[in-house]
Amino acid sequence: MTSKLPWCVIGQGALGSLMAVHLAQQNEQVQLKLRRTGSTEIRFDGQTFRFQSNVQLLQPSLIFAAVKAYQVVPLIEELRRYEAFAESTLILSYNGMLANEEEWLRPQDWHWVTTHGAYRDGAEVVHGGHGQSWLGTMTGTAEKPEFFTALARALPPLHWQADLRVRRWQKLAINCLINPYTVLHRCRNGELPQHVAPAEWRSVAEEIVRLAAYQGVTLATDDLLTQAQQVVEQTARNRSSMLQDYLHQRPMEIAYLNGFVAAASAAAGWIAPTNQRLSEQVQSLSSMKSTTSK
Ligand code: KPL
Repeated sequence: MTSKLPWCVIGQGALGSLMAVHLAQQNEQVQLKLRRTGSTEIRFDGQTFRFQSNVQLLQPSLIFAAVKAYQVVPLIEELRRYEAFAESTLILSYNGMLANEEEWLRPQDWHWVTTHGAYRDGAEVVHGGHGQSWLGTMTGTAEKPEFFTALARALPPLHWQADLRVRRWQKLAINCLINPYTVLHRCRNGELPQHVAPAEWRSVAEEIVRLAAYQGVTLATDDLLTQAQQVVEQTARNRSSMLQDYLHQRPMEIAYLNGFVAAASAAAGWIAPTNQRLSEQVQSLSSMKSTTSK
């Protein structure tokens, strides 16, 4: 049985495109929300998939948005303007955290945390790393939704985890431990251990554990370091998303990763010096790059 509501996949990112194709392969009704209306093609695995694309949200939908952290607020501001949004389900996936997430997300909005990796090779979307995903909310009170099956069939394995807070904090930590260093040292994930002193890595994790505890989420420094180490090994050949953004002169998500940890710690009343420094170093690199490229 397919979903009652149509899917509306937002954005042209590789993960969104991958999801659109896989949902279509499950005979789900899928449209794209892009900056233009018309017909859009996505190439995947030697096949061409054609989708109707719209600028607006025209009808109540199951909205799947895998976006950059800095796109979340503008996206929600826009969605709130559509009448159909009130009756739509929103499933969001992005790296990092927003300082005031509860102002932007409705309690019923879903988070999809994934370790799948995808990238674009010209017009083709490539499923570069087969991982797994988790679906849940930040309140932990929701029941498993009907659309879970469609999402799980489209891109398995998908795990149901009513309370996704720990998983999101773990993902935040992994990205804080890997992404800024790959930019500062212009290296692939697997080369990190040559550049980062273990004591420094530990201090990034400790600062995150302290902040998470303040926000009611229990994490353990050693677990975070082990998980990050595993990701470094599993994705050794990858360039992190932040390094790719840096190399392509796109905005980086640093303010939502180490920058978030530094700012939220300061708001809570203490300093998170290592995350603060990393955030400043990456930010100064990006402003240097935009000055030198003028
Ligand atoms: O999520 C990632 C990213 O690049 O943003 C990791 C896990 C670090 C893999 O590269």
